Amino acid sequence: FSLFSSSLSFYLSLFFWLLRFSGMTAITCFCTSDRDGQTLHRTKRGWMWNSFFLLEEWTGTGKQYVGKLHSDMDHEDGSVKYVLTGDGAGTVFEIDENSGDIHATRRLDREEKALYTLSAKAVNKTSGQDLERASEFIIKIHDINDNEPKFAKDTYVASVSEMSNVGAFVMRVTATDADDEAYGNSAKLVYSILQGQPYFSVEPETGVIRTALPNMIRENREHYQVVIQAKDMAGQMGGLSGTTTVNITLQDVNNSPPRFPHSTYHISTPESAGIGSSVGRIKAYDADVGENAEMWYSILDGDGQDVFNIITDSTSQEGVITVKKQLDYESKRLYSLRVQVTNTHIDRRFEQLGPFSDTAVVRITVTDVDEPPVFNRALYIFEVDEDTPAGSSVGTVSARDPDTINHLVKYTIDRHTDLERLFSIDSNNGTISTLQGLDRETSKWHNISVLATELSTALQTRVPVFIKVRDVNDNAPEFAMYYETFVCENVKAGQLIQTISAVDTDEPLVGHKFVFSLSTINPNFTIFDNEDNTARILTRRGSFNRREMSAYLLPVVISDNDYPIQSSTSTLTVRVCACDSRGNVQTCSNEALLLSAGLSTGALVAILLCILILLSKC
Ligand SMILES: *[C@@H]1O[C@H](CO)[C@@H](O)[C@H](O)[C@H]1NC(C)=O
Ligand SMILES: *[C@@H]1O[C@H](CO)[C@@H](O)[C@H](O)[C@H]1NC(C)=O
Ligand SMILES: *[C@@H]1O[C@H](CO)[C@@H](O)[C@H](O)[C@H]1NC(C)=O
Ligand SMILES: *[C@@H]1O[C@H](CO)[C@@H](O)[C@H](O)[C@H]1NC(C)=O
Ligand SMILES: CC(=O)N[C@H]1CO[C@H](CO)[C@@H](O)[C@@H]1O
Repeated sequence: FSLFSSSLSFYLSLFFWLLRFSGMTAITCFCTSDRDGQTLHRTKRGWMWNSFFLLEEWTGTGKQYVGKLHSDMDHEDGSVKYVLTGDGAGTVFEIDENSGDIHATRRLDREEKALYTLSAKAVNKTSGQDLERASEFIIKIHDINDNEPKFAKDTYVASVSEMSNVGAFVMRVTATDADDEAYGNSAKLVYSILQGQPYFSVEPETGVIRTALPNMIRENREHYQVVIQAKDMAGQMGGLSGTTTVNITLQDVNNSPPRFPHSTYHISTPESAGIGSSVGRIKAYDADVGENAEMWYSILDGDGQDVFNIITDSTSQEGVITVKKQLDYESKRLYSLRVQVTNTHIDRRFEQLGPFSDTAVVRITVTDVDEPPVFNRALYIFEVDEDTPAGSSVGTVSARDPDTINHLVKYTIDRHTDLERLFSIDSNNGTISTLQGLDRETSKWHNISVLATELSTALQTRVPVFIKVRDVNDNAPEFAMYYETFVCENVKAGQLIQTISAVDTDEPLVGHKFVFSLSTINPNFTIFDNEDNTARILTRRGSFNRREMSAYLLPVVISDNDYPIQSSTSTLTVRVCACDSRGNVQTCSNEALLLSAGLSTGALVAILLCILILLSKC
């Protein structure tokens, strides 16, 4: 039992390869010619199994011949039948039951299925008995180079620092080939660069892309498109190939210093520019990008370095010149600054390329602004005596135009702050005078506003004027309260009947000092000044009689000791009452009560009438 294989694998594949690339498809004759090729060894059992080999991707007409089964029992008299089972039996592979010839029914692809395991036996047609035991054999599909290398992506993206050394790693690209790596060179790949020279190179075996030129500068060219080819058959002619594109970007390094495009800048600012406000911007340029183009500005020197600042606008990378000290056109009109710009992130590797900074001169011209008048004081406090006559001077305010053209200034009082029209101002010399007498007891302060106006420009400034009304002793002291007192009929001489005190609406600096006295010598009562702004009223004699005199009216003179002395006479009413031995009041005269109540005559008459009516009814 023997098996004729069509496989002379090496020669076959070589042959097939040649055929394929010479465009020939005469595989049929080739296979047929090999029919009487190798005869496999014979065994005792009659079967000798080995593998059949079959080339994939057969393009011939008709069915591809695989091989032939033959049993020693078969005497070629038509009594033996060959039967095939297993992978693809009857579909992919079919056997001629009489001759034992095996054919493939269609094209086979190794990359789809490389190995078929089948089983064959020889059967006695007459008796239906197996002549040979069924036994396995395999059909191996031989690779041909029918797959080209493939990259995972059409385009790769990579970057490498500009100015890298030659040979700097960029990235590795690898392709895969579906052909059999173990067999021939169908899957042996070699990489080459089709586009991107002389800037980049690729290692043929690994696919590692490296830089190939020194000093590649991003500022000159940033983007490169490199095409890499992978070719099988170890790169030999006739191999299949695939390509990919690698977009390579040079990454910026800080190899460019900032530069001022001008050596001198001219800036003009009005003198009124506020402290902290910007008067102008300057900008240096840097060929780098991002962080490598970041810079900061500083003032090196110049007569304006105490008057101006420079700050860095981190968004626009501009130097902003701001006012540090109030400008004044009248005192200085031109300043100069030497300004430096420096990269924020300096790369030590490139320092030898030169300084990563630059300087420029900024000239700042201060322009005149018509300024409003300026008072010589921020506020004025004047004092005036309350009894000064109308027309008296209170004080003088003064303002001047700070501009070089010294405009004339006029003064007015803001009438909203002096609604009572108590004051006037001399519009030429700023002297404030009273229009009326002032009363401190009505208002201690008159806080007004004075306006200074430049005649030609109408620019105006306002200043507060506080006018304090100084006290003058123009009020007399008087009783602090209404006193109602009495004296007992049985009183002794020297008895205290009332302590009195006084008040005064004036406000002397040293405090009040009241003096108490009786207006005339009185035989009935005396007064004793306690010298603490109170006084005691004492009896001078004993034994008062309410029937003889129901009440005494005692005029008390109270004076202050300010200048001019003010005094008043207040009357104290002392009723005479009947008391018990311990001095407790028992009865007092009604008339005295009424008197002491200090009622009006009308009321008094009414009350008297009532009393009369009451009496007449009794
Ligand atoms: C087949 O079987 C028949 C009947 O049993 C027998 O006569 C014949 O010799 C057999 N043929 C082979 C090749 O063994
Ligand atoms: C690669 O570069 C080309 C040309 O600049 C561009 O059109 C393409 O979009 C880039 N591809 C990728 C993936 O960045
Ligand atoms: C201001 O002018 C008035 C007359 O208009 C004069 O009486 C006054 O003394 C002047 N005051 C001063 C401070 O010159
Ligand atoms: C006026 O100013 C003085 C001092 O500042 C203050 O004490 C007083 O209360 C003010 N008077 C009025 C009416 O504003
Ligand atoms: C000044 C004064 O009031 N004197 C009186 C003192 O008392 C006698 C007796 O009551 C009166 O007659 C006085 O007029």
